[in-house]
Formats: sequence, C-alpha cells, structure tokens
Amino acid sequence: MTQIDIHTPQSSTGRQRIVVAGVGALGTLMAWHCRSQTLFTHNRRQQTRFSLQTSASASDVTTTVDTFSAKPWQGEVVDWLIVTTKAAATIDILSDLKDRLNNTSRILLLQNGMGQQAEASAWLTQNKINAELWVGSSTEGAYRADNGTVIYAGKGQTLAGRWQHSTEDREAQLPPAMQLTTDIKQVLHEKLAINAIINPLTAHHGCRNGELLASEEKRRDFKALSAEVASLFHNLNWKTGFDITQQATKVAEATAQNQSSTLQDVLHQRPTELPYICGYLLKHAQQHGLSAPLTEQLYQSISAREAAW
Ligand code: KPL
Repeated sequence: MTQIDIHTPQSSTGRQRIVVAGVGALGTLMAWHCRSQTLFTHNRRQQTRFSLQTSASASDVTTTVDTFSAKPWQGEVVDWLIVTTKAAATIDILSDLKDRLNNTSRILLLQNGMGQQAEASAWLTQNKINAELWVGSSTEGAYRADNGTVIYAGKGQTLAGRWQHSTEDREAQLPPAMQLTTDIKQVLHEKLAINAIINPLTAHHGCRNGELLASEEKRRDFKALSAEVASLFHNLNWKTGFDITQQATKVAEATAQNQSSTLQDVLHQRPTELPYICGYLLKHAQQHGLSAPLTEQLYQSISAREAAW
C-alpha cells in the first residue's frame, strides 16, 4: 500500500482551518493534534475548552495534561471537517451542518465501521454538495477516564484517503498527524476484520481485549470467529495485507488492557457500532449467498440486549 506525506499549505499563514465534529476520546485527540491550526469544533454541549492527558495512564504519578481551546464552528470557510461521531450519527450530523458544507473543502469521516461512507457519499451527491469526501482510519489509542479526562494511551497511526478517485485529484495538505493512503478501502477492510472479531466477542464475554486469549473457552471462540471472518473476506475478495487470525491475535495482545469500544458501549448502555461492523459484514455475506453463523449469533444476541435497555 502506498503511503505518502504531502504538505502544501493552503492558507497564506500556512495554517489550516479545521473543524472537529464530535469530541469523544478520538475527537478530542484529533483536536489536540490540530491545536496549532485554526481550530473549530462542533459538538452538542458547545464545549470549547479541552484537556488531554498525554502520559500513558490515568494513574501515572507524573501526568502531563495539555489544555487547549477551540471556537464553536459558525460556518466559517474551512479546509477540513473531521467527523469523529459514531458511524450511526453520520447522516444526522451532515444534515445538521448542511448549510455550512458548501464552505467546506473536504469532509473526513474518521470512525469505526463501514457502510456510513457510502451513505455519506450518496447523501452529498443527492444534496448537491461539492465538498470532497475523505475517509480515515486510526490506530491511535485514547479513552475517557472516569473523571472525564481524555487519556492519550497509545501512539498509533491515522491514515486518510479519498473515498473516490478522479483524474482531477489535486494535492491536498492533510490535517496534522495523518498520512495519505491511496487505498483507504483496504485500510477500512483491515480494520473491519479486526473489529468484527474483537468487538463482538469482548462485548459477549464482558472482558478486556487481552482476556480473549486467556482462557480455553474464549480462545476457542476467538479462533472460530477469526476463521469465519477470514473465510468471508476470502470469498468476498476483500484483500488484507495480513493473515486475519494472526493479526487479530496481535491486536488483542497489544491492546490487552483495553475495553473495546463495543464493550464500553454495552457497559454504558449506549447503542453499539455493531450494525456498521457485523451488520455490514452480514449484509455483504447475504448478497453473495454466504453464511456467517457465529457473526450472526453474536450480532443478534448483543442487539437483543441493546433493545432491552
Ligand atoms: O478498534 C478497537 C475498538 O475497540 O473499537 C480495537 C482495535 C478492538 C481496540 O480496542
């Protein structure tokens, strides 16, 4: 996969004008990376002051907390609108911001899951909005601690690329701390494969990522679901640059102490992103006459729990 860093300042100050919409843990981290640009945010609570703890854990003795601010976006002309909300909220947020999108050069969706990108692309066309759609995927680790502080727990990589390519693609300066990929769909598929294994299993067992490998029973489930996801990817001809079972094992080990985003949603009784992970996979499996019984069973049982909240 090609990854190139491109830097062509667009404004006379060399600073980009960036809006971060959605200020959960990842959104706050992205805003922090963009704090030296002209930064705006859009969030329901109208929050304008943010703090991010850059040391590894909430309990570190020597903690470093960076505080920074961002203006609420009133529709000023911007280079980037970075959307970090849950996948399910994408069309709602674009609709809320519809009047401002013609002042926006590029929209970057930086979320878990798949399906929302194609929905957003169709919505932009339908609404005759010319902003260019970009999509990103991040392995940066951030979470909100019980006291509300966002902790930057693990340095990762954020890749971004155009959703659709054309012969007229011009060079673009990416937001800070992002790298260009020319094949964002493969990157999204790779993330989807890992999320389709770790997320439903951790929610089902109510365990941290690393615990999936710690007992005989969970290891068996992990292996069986990994094999099912790998077989689906093979039959759907979705390429990954790694062996799916090996990579899922590596990620579970590397993020052993994490509560997956789906487990956190379940624990807080929030809607999960599984419709954009398992649901997306099942939809494509069905369209190709493929079955995925383990994915289906996990998806149904977690959805039934969600429906009872
Ligand atoms: O992306 C994740 C998530 O929790 O959504 C993983 C990779 C599973 C890390 O926790």
